[in-house]
Amino acid sequence: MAELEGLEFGKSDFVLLDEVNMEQFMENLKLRFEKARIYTFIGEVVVSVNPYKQMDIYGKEAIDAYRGRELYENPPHLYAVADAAYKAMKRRAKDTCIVISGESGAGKTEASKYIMQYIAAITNPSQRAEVESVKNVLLKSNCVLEAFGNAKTNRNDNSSRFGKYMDINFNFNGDPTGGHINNYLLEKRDIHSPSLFYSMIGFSKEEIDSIYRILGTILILGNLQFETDSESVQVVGSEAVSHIAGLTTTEPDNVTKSLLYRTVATGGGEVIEKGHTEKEACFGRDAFAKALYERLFCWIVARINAVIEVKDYNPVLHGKNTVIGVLDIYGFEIFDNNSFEQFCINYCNEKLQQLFIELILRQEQDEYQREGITWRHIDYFNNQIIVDLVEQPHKGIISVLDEACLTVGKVTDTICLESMDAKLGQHPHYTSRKLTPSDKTMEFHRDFRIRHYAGDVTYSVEGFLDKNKDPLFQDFKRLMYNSSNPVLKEMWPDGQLSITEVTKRPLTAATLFKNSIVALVDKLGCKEPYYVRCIKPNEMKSPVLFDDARCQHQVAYLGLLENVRVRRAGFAYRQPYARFLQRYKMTCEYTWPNHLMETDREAVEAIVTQHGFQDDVAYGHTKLFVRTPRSLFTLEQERAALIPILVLFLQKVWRGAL
Ligand code: AOV
Ligand code: MG
Repeated sequence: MAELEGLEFGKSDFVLLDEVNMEQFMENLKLRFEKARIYTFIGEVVVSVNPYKQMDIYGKEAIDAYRGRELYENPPHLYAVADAAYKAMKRRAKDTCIVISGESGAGKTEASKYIMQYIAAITNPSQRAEVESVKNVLLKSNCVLEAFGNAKTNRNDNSSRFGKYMDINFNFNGDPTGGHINNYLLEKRDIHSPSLFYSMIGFSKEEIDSIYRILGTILILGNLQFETDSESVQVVGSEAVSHIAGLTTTEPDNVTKSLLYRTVATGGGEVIEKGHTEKEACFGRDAFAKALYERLFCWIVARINAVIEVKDYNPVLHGKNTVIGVLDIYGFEIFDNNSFEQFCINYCNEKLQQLFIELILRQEQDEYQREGITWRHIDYFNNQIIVDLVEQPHKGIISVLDEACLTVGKVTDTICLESMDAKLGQHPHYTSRKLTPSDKTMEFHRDFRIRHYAGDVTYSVEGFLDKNKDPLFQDFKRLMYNSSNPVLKEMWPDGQLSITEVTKRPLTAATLFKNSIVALVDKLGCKEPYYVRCIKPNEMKSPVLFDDARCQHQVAYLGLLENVRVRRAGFAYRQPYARFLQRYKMTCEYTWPNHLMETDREAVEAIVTQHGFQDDVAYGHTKLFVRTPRSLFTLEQERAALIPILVLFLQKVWRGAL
């Protein structure tokens, strides 16, 4: 660990701090940042500080240095985690995942790209063409999705407006055979100019043409205006409508109609057309543009998935199919104005923190208890209470929002806030302007605040209800479904429903989002997790500035100190006795080729004692726990040295020479 680098660069693993406190943690983090050591371990977790400059640490040479090595053999690096996740998958046929978290601009997306690049570089050494093409698509898909899904925000010039979870599938050889991408919540902001990339993913000419047509439609909608003359609402100018009709291969009259009217079913089952007010027309237009963009994005993801999907996988022929998941999802956000999107993003981060606690902290403690190993309890803040505040059925914020959205009649954002106040006023992590009028940090009466694990965030409830509803009138869906362009039609299957068939209570945006995040957390929960915790050193995108207060805040909310404490109190490595024995029995005369002791545990004790690290281990009921990775390193080395000798030996036995 630390010896691999001189101490002038600080400690390469926070576990090695003399004392675990914020002061020492920050001192080490800052020193390393100043010495251009942007990565530091906490055991297997990599803490990364965004360098805001190109670092010469990602080339082929570096990849070779990390390939197949143990985590503790090299200085901390993303490659070390990527390799650990890959090795665990390959050696033990385990599904693993790499969760990259941190706030906006902390370097998550960059990290995910380096990880993908590493995995691509170390797999398929024999350069088989079909594997190369899978790798190519996996890497290229990132560019396409970024072109569509990223935007400049004031905190990050290339901010991911969607969360991305990518499963990479591997065959028993450890070569990628395909993958699958899930995306989460997309905000429509500026459209970047996507180009070139399509052919790599295998889009047809017709499809590319349709993509451009849709983007064109969105741009025209962005400039389309309405005017009200003598009580009726009109589209300003006729070119816009004929343009849209041309691009979407629909009838101009139908375009006008869906922009100005909506079909509603009356209580008596009668279907009537109702003219929009100018405000409603604007609302409909924007919802339409946004929906076009979202569906295009989802369609592109689906197309990429179709290309990279694992086909014809036969477990009998190809062995167990294993997965490495890589999650790059928007970090915690605190803007000057926080709205529904920030609410969703921050909720998602609460859930991921919960998973982190679950997997790293609690699981660890539970296992020691289960195995009967002496263990000092570590206190940590459990954010479940905030997760509940947001998602609990019947009384959480999402449920209050949904109720308001589904209530017939006029419910405004303000009324919704009142009902949140009434239901959640007592909650220790919730307050609002109205509940605490003396608090001047909440400026407007529409403000409410959640005390997130990462800090306080004030949200304006304005627009929450509109954003939570499915805002798109069925008329637009039908218009698109009736397009003679098959690609467009394919994106709008729900357009074939008539107004009376449309479900009365569609799932709201918040509930859909919640469901997708719950599914994500379930997916991650059954994999062996590896973590990259990203820290943003300053708000200026400066490569030299280390803003102590900002960094300390992030270290605190990422729970890194607790992480170090658990790690130090704990054991870096554990394995069931039988498995340990199987791997290392060759390194000990008493256990090779088979031991004669009563239990596997005794045999393991023999190995440990022979190698002299009995003070570094604890014996659980079913597993051996090793405190520092060093001990294992010795065993691994010895094993590696013995294998060729053993192979020779076995060959001789086989040929009858012995
Ligand atoms: P994010 O993904 O964490 O934010 P990015 O990965 O996009 O943040 O990083 C933001 C910017 O920081 C990048 O565009 C780079 O300029 C710089 N950067 C990050 N990591 C590195 C690195 N390892 N080396 C050099 N420059 C780097 V967001 O998606 O906004 O939550 O939503
Ligand atoms: Mg990003």
